[in-house]
Amino acid sequence: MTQSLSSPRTSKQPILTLQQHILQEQKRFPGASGEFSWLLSGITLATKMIQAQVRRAGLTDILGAAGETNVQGELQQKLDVYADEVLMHCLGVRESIGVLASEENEHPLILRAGSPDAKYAVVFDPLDGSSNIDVNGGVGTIFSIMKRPNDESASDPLKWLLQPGTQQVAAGYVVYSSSTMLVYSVGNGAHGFTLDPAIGAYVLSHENIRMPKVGKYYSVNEGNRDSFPPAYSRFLDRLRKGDFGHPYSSRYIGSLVPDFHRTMLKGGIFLYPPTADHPQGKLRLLYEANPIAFIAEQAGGIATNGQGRILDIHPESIHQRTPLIVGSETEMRELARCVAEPR
Ligand code: P6P
Repeated sequence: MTQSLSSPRTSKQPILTLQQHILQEQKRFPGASGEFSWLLSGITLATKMIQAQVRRAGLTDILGAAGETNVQGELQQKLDVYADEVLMHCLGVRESIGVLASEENEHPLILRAGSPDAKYAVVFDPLDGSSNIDVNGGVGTIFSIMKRPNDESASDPLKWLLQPGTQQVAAGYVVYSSSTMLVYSVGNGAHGFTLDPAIGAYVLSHENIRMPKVGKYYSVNEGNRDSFPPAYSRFLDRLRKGDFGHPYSSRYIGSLVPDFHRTMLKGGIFLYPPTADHPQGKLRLLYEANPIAFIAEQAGGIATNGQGRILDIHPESIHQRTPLIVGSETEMRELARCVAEPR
């Protein structure tokens, strides 16, 4: 079924919806009784409801802040709140989910951790980059799915969430931009589905995405440059000078999902290094870095915190932050070389 390249599909190929694809992938889970595809359908339904609001944001009074601040101390946009509520609702009715956690809520929602039917924990960022909404910029939903621990730690619902990224059974993101596209993986490659508004279905458009081994874009907030650790400044200087074989262009939206989605399709590198304001990094491990890293690796990319693989990090808290550097083999190798150089 998988094509050799991640070239967009042509009109000659039959339409394959996300639901059909999930059912096909479901067969990889021995003994799965359709509960996994039922779980994922909760995410796809929620993201269709979210995109319906995002694409009308300028037309309703939903613009602007909801007046509250979330656990991150960030002013909640009304769409943040809506997206969080929609995901909580659509996923809350999936019996296979025991624990839900969101960027918008300080504490996880323990649904049915004691039930034998509850096998998964889902953690999500309902609407990442929402400060871009008012300026019609790209925003995204990011999700990560982990299985209930199979040891005594399962008695503590928090431990369902505090597992390293290697324990993810699925992860994905939805980018709400010029089109709405969902990219997901269950460990069998990363696949992209574009929402066809005419039929209200996500249709396979980018099968088995392969991140190019080298790119021509780098993506970083240059405004933080003076506070990056020296190795990152050395890397960016070399990149700009063409030391890695060709000139690069800078692309930065300030919204993780579209910034990463470009890197997935075009290659290159996205960096959120430690900064003066965020010495541990700004992005969150559980519902930003881990799912992005899972998808990146499934597409042949690399994701680290500057020192080691993102997916190997053992989380200590659900809102834990981390530096995130993710991209093509070439640029990631050159960054690692700069980091390894004596100070
Ligand atoms: P900065 C959005 O607030 C976000 O969490 C990510 O989507 C994005 O990559 C990052 O923060 C942007 O942060 O400091 O560059 O504005």
